[in-house]
Amino acid sequence: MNREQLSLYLVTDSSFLNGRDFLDVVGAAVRGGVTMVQLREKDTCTRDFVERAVALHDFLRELGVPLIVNDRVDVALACGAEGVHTGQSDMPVVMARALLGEEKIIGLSVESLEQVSVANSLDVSYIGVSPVFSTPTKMDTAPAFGEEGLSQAVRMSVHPCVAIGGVNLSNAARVKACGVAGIAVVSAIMGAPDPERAASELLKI
Ligand code: TZP
Ligand code: MG
Repeated sequence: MNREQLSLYLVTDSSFLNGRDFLDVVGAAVRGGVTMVQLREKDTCTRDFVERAVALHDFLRELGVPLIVNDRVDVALACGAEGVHTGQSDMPVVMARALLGEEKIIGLSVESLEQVSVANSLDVSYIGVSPVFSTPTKMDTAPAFGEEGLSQAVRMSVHPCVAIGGVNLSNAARVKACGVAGIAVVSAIMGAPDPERAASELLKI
């Protein structure tokens, strides 16, 4: 993985589709310039999750965009995804790395500066600093880092940092100024009436 691939990281959430087709929305986002996609399905059974992961991976491979699977190392392996994104209560990074091998991308969510420090000794490809701002998309988060906390996390981390949580067009420039490798968004793209345009405007920043 190179750092540029983290620039504009789309995290999917089907609840924002509003009747639109999943691959149409992701495809528009990729045309707009999304550099990485994470499949995040919280309310889906394993069978449907795997089916969607396989279809999305086929789709993204053609477009040259890496697929990261949220939470599930088994699903990432099953669909041949480029990596997995783990949280603090998911499979430990050492085990995920042992199962996935050296080449795969492993992301880890960190919710405090202490967790940033712990992540420094882990074999992860990037950390997701979560949440930067409080967001209605995910209510069960730790307290928000804010811009000051995000800057501190970036300074402390030996890994590239991706900012997630409440990032949108109105604050992306300030978030970028904190020194992150990229921003990860759900609603700013999935919830936009024109996901292609939303992605290209974010990418410009
Ligand atoms: N993890 C931390 S905040 C969040 C996730 C998945 C949701 C971010 O959604 P949005 O709409 O970009 O604020
Ligand atoms: Mg998780």
